[in-house]
Amino acid sequence: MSFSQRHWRHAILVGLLVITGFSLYLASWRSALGPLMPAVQIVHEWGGVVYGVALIGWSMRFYPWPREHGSPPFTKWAFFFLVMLFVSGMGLLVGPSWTRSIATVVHGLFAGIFVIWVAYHLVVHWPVSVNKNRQPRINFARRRMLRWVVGAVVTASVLEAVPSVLTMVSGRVFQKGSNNGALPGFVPYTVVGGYPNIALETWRLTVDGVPDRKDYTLEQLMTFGIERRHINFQCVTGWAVDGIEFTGIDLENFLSAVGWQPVDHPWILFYSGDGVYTESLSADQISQYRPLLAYQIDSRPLPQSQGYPLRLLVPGMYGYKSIKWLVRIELASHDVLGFWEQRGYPENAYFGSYMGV
Ligand SMILES: Nc1nc2c(c(=O)[nH]1)N[C@H]1C(S)=C(S)[C@@H](COP(=O)(O)O)O[C@H]1N2
Ligand SMILES: [Mo]
Repeated sequence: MSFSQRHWRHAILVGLLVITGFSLYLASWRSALGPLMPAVQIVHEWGGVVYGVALIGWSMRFYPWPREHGSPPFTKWAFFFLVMLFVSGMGLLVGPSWTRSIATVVHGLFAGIFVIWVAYHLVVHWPVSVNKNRQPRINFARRRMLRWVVGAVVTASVLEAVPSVLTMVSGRVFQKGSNNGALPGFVPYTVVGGYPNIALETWRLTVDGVPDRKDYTLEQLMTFGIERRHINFQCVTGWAVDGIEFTGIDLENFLSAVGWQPVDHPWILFYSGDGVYTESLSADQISQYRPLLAYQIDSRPLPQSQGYPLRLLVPGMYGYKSIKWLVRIELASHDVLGFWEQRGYPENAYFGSYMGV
C-alpha cells in the first residue's frame, strides 16, 4: 500500500473521530446534532476502539508513515497522542468512576493538543499536490481557501473547548468566567443553544397531578427538609466528576408530604424551564435512588449553566436524568419518555446501563 493510501486511511478515520469527539464534548455541536447524538457516540466509541487496536496491534501496517519517508518528529508525536487518546478513551469506556474522572481530563487534554496539531498539519501539508514527475508543488489558491475554512472551524471549536479543558486540568482556578460558570470537570450541556436565565423571585416549582395543583417557591420547598449528598457525577458521553456535593430536598419526602400516592401515580414526569428537556422516573426508581431537588452544588447556588435555581439530581444514574432548570413536576399514571430516552438512551439510567450500544 502506498504512503498516500495509508495516509488517507488515517486522515478519514482521524477526521471521523475528531468530528464525533467535538460533537460529544461541545454543548453547541450537541444541541445542533440533537437526535443524531446516540449514533455519533457509537461511531466515536467503536471507531476509537477499532482504530486504537489497529494502531497498536498492527502498528507496522497502520503506522502513519513508511520507513523510507523517515519519521518526522511531528508524526511521531501524533502517534504518541493517538495512543494516549486510545488508552484514556478505554479508561472512559470501561473504568470505574475514579478512572473515568482522571481519563476525562487526560482525554480532553490530549484531544485538545492533537486537534491543534491536526489543524496545523492540514493547513501546511494538504495544499501540496504532486505533479507527473513526482515533484511536490504547492497549490496556492487551494491553500489560501483551506486556511480560511479550516482555520475558522478549528479556531471556533478550540476557543469553545479550551476554557473547559483548562478548568478540568487546573482544578478551581478558572472557576469564574469560563466553562460557562460550571464547576471544573462539568460539561454544562443544553439542548436549546443557551442557558435559560431564570430569576428566583418569579420562579416557582409547579406540582401537577395532585387534586390541588400548587406552586412552590424555593423557600417553601426548603421547609420540607434539606439534605446533602456526595455523589459521583457521570455523563454517558464519558466525562465524570467524583465526590461532588449537592444540597437539596429529598424528592420522595417532598412528594409524600404533598399527598403523592404511588399506586395511583407510579410515574413522575419532570419539565425544564428551557421548554424542551423532559425526564421521568418511576416510583421504584425514586425510592431506590433517592433523587434530590438540588439548589446548591459545592455549598453554593447552582451556576446558571448548571440549572439555576433548581435541578433534579439522581445519584447513581447518568447525568441526563438530572434535568436542569426544573419548573414543573407531574404525577402521572403512565410513563412519558424523556428527551434522551426518546433518542434511544435507557430509561433506567443506572451507571453501566449505557455502553454505547
Ligand atoms: N434542561 C436540561 N437538563 C439537562 C441537560 C440538558 O441539555 N438540558 N443535559 C443533561 C445531561 S446529558 C447531563 S450529562 C447533565 C450535565 O450536567 P451539568 O450541566 O451540570 O454538567 O445535565 C443533564 N440535564
Ligand atoms: Mo449527559
